Amino acid sequence: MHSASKVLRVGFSRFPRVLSVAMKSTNVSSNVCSETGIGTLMMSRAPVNGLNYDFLKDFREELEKLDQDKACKAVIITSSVKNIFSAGLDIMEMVKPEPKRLRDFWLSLQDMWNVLYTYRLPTVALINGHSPAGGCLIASGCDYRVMLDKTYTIGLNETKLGIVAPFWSEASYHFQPASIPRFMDAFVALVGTRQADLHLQLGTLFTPQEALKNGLVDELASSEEEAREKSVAAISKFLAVPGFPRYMTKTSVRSQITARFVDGRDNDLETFLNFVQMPATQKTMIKYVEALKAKKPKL
Ligand code: CO8
Repeated sequence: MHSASKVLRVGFSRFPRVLSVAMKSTNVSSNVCSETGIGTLMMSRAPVNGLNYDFLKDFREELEKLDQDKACKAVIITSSVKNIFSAGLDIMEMVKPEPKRLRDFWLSLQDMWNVLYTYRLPTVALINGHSPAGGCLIASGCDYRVMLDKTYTIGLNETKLGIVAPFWSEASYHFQPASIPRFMDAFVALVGTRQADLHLQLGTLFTPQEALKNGLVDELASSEEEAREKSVAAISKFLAVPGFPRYMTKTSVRSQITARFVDGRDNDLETFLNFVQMPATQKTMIKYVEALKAKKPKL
C-alpha cells in the first residue's frame, strides 16, 4: 500500500503514539507520530513566539532533525502558545542592538528561511493564533496553510511598524535592488502581485476569511481538532504524489525566489545592519515597543 494511503487508512488519532521526541529547548520541540509518520514542530516561546536568535536557530535545527528522521514523512508547524502562532521577529533583538548579536540574529533568520522554503518534506502551517509579520513569513514558507477561523489576524504589517517598509524601499534605492532578497516574495507568490502591492503598502493584517479570499491561507477550520484533521488530509494529498517529482517541482517553482535569496543574502545582511542601527530607525522601534507595552498598536 502506498504511504499516503497508509496515512489515510490510519487516520489521525487524537492521542497518536509518538515515535520520537526531540526536546532540546523550550522554544521549539518536535515529535513524529508512529502511526502516521507526521512530524509536528511546536513553537512554544511564551508570551508570543517572538523570533529571537535562539528561537530561529532551534527552529531550523528541529526542521533539519525531522528531515533526517527516516520515520518522518511530512511536518505540521504550529504553536502551543494560546492565541498566538507567532508575533514575528522579536523586536527586542533590534532595539539598541549589540552589532555582533544583530548580525547573528539576521543570519539565523536567513538560515531558517532557507531551510523552510526549500524543505524536502511537505509542510503545513496550522495557524492557531495571530500571525503578523515574521509569523506570516513562517506560514508563507510552508506548502499549505490551515488557519483557525477566530479573531486572529495574519499578514505583513511591517509598514505599520515603520521599520521594514522604509528598510526595503531605502534598500532598493541605495543598494542594487536586483540583488536584494525579499522575504516578502513568498507572500507575493501566494496573493498575487496586485494584492501584494496593495496590502504590503497598507500593512494589512487579514482576518482568516480575508486571508482565505486572498489566497494567503488555503483552508479555515472552526476548531483546533478540525484544523489538525484538515492539515492531515492535506498532507495525505501531498504524500499521494511520488516524493521526488513533487520535491523537484516545488524546487523548480520556487527557484527564482530561492536564487534571488541566495545571491543577495550578503547584501541583505549588510543592508539590514545599516538600516536597523540608524538613529531614526531606533527611534521608531523604541516608540513601537513603548506603544506595544501600553497596548496601543492597531493591528
Ligand atoms: N517582539 C517582542 N516582544 C513582543 C512582540 C514582538 N514581536 N510582540 C509582542 N511582544 C511582547 C509585548 O510587548 C508584551 O510584553 P509585556 O508583557 O512585557 O508587556 C508581550 O509580548 C505580550 O504581548 P501582548 O500583551 O501584546 O499580547 P496579546 O496577546 O495581547 O497580543 C499580538 C498579541 C497581537 C501578537 C501583539 O503582541 C502584537 O501585535 N505584537 C506585535 C506584532 C508585530 O508587530 N510584529 C512585527 C515584528 S517585526 C517582523 O516580524 C519583521 C518580519 C520581517 C519579515 C519580512 C517581511 C517582508
